[in-house]
Amino acid sequence: MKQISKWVSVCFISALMSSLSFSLVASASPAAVVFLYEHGYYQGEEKRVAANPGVSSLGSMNDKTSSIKVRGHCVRVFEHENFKGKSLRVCQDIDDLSKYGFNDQISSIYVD
Ligand SMILES: [Ca+2]
Repeated sequence: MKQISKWVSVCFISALMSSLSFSLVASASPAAVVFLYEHGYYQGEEKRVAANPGVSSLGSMNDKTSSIKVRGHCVRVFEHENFKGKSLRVCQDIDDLSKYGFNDQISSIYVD
């Protein structure tokens, strides 16, 4: 009887492991859509960026973002291009990046 319950729990665990590895594969390429704004409170120039999974440079919006919206996944924003320098994890909209010491600094973005 003890042997059977052990066998059942082994089956259960391996079923759990295979569903876990499936979900890891399914979420291997998370993507986020990010809206960058020139001014606080989502004002001024807007740039829409797809982080799939990363954006190594921001072109015209480099060092200009003052507020940010994120959709689909959390992202990490970086001070420098190619995901370098200090960073900040963003999981919700931020109306004023100066609250986090990040006004006019974002240069690259990666899903996180
Ligand atoms: Ca920068």
